[in-house]
Amino acid sequence: MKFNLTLILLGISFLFYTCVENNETRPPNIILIMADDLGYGDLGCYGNTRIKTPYLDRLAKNGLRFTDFHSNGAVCSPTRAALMTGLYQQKSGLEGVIYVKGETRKVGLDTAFTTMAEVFKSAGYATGMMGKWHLGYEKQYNPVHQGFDEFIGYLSGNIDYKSHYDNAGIYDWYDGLDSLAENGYVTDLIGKHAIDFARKNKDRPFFLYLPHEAPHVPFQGRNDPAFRYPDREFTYLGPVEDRERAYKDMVEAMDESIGLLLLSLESMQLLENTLIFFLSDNGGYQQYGDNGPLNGTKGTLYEGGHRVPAIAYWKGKIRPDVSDDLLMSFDLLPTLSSMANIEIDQQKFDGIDFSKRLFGEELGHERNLYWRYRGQRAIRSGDMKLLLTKSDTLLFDLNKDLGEKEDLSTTRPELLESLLNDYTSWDQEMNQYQLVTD
Ligand SMILES: [Ca+2]
Repeated sequence: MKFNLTLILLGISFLFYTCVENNETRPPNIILIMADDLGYGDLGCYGNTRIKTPYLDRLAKNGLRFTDFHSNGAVCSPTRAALMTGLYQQKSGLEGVIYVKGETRKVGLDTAFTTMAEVFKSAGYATGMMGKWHLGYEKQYNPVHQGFDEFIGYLSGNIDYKSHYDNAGIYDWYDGLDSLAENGYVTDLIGKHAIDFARKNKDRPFFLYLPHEAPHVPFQGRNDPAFRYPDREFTYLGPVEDRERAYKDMVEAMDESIGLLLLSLESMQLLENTLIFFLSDNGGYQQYGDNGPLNGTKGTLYEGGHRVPAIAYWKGKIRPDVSDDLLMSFDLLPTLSSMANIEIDQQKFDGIDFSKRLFGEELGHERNLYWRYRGQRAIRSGDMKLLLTKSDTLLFDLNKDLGEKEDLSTTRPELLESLLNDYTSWDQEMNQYQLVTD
C-alpha cells in the first residue's frame, strides 16, 4: 500500500513537473521581418523626420536598436543566401543577384544547404514565409523545398505591387509551387498572410519569415495604378512621377502592415512569447533611399550599401537599449536558433550567436567581417574599415568618420598591410567556391 502511494505521489509530482516545465520552456515564436532596400536613415527611429514609421519606432523604443548592423550583401540575393544559411554567401555560390532575364535565371540556393527554416522545422516549429524569396526561380529551389511549410509570395527581385508581374512581364505571385491569383497591394497581402499564419499556429511554436517588398522599386504607393502587364511596354521604375511621395507611401504602408501584425499578436496574447527581429537586406537605393549620415548607396561597399536598420523586440524579455555591436545578417541563424533553445553546431556557421546581447550581456566578440561585390572589396576590423574600390585603396576610422570621407591609408601603413593580408586570405578561401556573379 505504502509502495503504491509512493508511486502515485511520484506520478503526481512528475505530472506537475512536466506541466510547469511545458509552461516555462515552451520555445518562443520567432518573426523575422526584412525590408527590401530600406536605407539606414529611412525610419523615424534612425532620424528620419519626413517618413512616418510609428510602429517600427515603438518597437525600437521598447526593444534593442542596433546602430552597427550590416547586411552580408550590398544587394538582394547575396544577403538572403547568407541569412538563410548562416554562411558567407560565396559558400552557396550566390555572390551576385539572380535576375529574371538572362543566365542567372536558372540558378538558386542549393537544397543541400541547411536553411534557417529547416533548423526551426526540425525542432518542431511551424514554418512560414510570406513575401520575397529571390533565391531561385526553378521549382526545385522553392521555399517549400527549403524548410518552409507554407510560402505565399514571389520569387523574383521585385514585382508590380498591384498586378504582381515581374520585370520580365511574368506573373509572380505564388502559394507554394502554384501560381496564386490574388488582388491587392503586395505590402498589405504580405501582412494579411502573416496574420493568418500566426492565427493558424497560435497554439504551437512558429517561425515566420516576412521579407517585405517595400520600399524596393517600382515606385508604387497604395493609390498608384498597376502598370506591368505581359502585353504592355513598361519601365523598371514605373510611371509615377513623384517618386519621393511614392517612396514615403511604400515605407509607411510597410510600417502600418507591421503595426496590424503587432495588434493581432497582442489580441491573441502572443506578444509575450514572440521574438520579433526587423532588418533591411541592403542600403537605400540611389537618391531615393535615405542613408542618413552614410556615404554610398545600395550596390556599393561604402557604409550606405550595407549598414542597415535592425531592431530586436520581445515584450518583457528584451530591455530597451541601443547596441553598437558589430553584427551581420548571417548571425541571425545561430542567434535565433539559440533564442529558441535549438541546439546547433555553432562551428558550422560563419555567423555568431549574439543572443546574450539581446539580454543585456556584453558580447565580447572580436572578429573581422568581409564583403565582396562587383570588383569592390571591404574588411571591417573593430572601428577600422579597409575599402578597395576598383581604383582606390581606402582606410577609414568609422568611429570618427562614419561618412567615410577621410582616407587614412597613407598615415596607417602597418594597419593597412595587416588588413590587406587578412582580406587576401579570406578572398582566397572564397575563390574555392563556384560563384555566380552579376
Ligand atoms: Ca534589396
